[in-house]
Amino acid sequence: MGLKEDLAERAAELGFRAAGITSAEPFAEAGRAALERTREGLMDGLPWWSARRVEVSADPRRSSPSARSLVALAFPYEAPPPEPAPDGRTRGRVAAYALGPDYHDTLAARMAPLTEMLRQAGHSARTYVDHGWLLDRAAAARAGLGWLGKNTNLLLPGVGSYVFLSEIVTSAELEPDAPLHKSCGACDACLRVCPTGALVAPGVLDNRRCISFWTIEHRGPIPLEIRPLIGDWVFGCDLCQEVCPINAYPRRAEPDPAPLQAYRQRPDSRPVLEELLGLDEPAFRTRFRGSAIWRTRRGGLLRNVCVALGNVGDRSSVPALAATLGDPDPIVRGHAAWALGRLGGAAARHHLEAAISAESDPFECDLALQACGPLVVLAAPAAPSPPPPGPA
Ligand code: B12
Ligand code: SF4
Ligand code: SF4
Repeated sequence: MGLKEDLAERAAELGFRAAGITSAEPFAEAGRAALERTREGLMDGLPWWSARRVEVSADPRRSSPSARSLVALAFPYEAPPPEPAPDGRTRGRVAAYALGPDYHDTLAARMAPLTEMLRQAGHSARTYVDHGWLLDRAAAARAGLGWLGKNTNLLLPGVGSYVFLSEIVTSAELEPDAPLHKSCGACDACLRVCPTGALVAPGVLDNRRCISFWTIEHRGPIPLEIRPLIGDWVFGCDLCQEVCPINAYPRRAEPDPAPLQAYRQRPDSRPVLEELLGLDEPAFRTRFRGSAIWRTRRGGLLRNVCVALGNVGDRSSVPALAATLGDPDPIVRGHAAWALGRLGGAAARHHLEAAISAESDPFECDLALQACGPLVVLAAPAAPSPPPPGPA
């Protein structure tokens, strides 16, 4: 067997669901598309994104001049688990990719034996996972792993899109694989299901409308017009994947169950929202260190939890939200006020009125009080009239 076959065999043993080879030539078309979308503002809101990043990401030799080939890899994660039985508690939703330990660490460890094989054969080898400057989906598509779906994700035949993508850029000359000639055909289920209209055309996503952006990447207050569209998502969004028929097929047997078991460590896809609202800094750190959810920090997660509670609309959440009006983070306090305004009612109004005088920036409390509607003062019942005078 040659080096390419050895790598593929070892990748399968390490739990990768697919491995393919492409050349280190620039991703010309994908780079042009990404640059155009960036210039059109479709990637606005991400301070770490830039036209320069796209140019570098579309040309592996900009970072690794000796590069000849890319080993593109797909590592499966579990599809969203079934709904828990109703227990009367208000729950949010977490995207399936975030249910286990942070995948950046897992994938780096899984790729290490492959880079070692390349180095021992005398070649350079550099790994990329997600935050590396490389267009992961373009690399995977050109290496024949799958096709780019209308929801913009890479779909693997027989596997679907619940996979992480990563690459090894190497100086080894490896025989490239051919891209697949597959497409979504007439299906457009993902475009129709997206609650924010973020998929503005097939395969084109407007970052500023995507729930995944607002709940994971965005720092600061969430715009008022976006909040109601977020539903009960507190971290990421899977709607355009859940609806995808390619994800609905039963997956072929996994070659190695171990990596999937690793992802079962934190199966909290439907967390109880009031429990999350009760997390202080140390509790947040204990619960989410080493998880992808760490990225939002405590403030971002609690902000999202408030939005979800406001959207679910169960007035039994009023006491927990009222307690959050005293949170040390002003953005969390503001979103708790918004949620109380959405829930409305006398109790919500009472707590907002009590909080507003102490609030340094009363904007959200003011708005929430307006949303609660005018205070209805019921006329006092008329005193019973004295009995008419009559014989004693
Ligand atoms: C920025 C980013 C985001 C942003 C912006 C999304 C976006 N449009 O890019 C936000 C935060 C919204 C996001 C959300 C999600 N993300 Co994200 N994200 C990325 C990241 C870091 C860069 C993606 C990128 O290049 N964007 C640039 C824009 C302009 O690309 P684009 O519009 O999709 O165009 C690309 C393709 O369409 C293609 N293309 C376009 N035209 C043409 C034409 C031809 C001929 C060809 C060949 C290619 C081509 O080229 C372009 C550049 O790659 C990648 C990791 C990486 N380094 O690549 C992960 C990545 C894409 N994300 C991933 C995941 C899992 C998600 C979420 C599912 C998470 C979640 N559950 O909440 C959601 C899915 C939302 C969605 N429907 O896409 C995975 C996708 C895995 C897969 N199976 O495809 C990646 C690859 C991370 C990883 N390493 O596993 N993400
Ligand atoms: S992740 Fe959610 S908000 Fe983003 S495009 Fe998909 S369905 Fe729309
Ligand atoms: S839902 Fe349909 S259109 Fe969207 S990615 Fe899946 S197959 Fe393609």
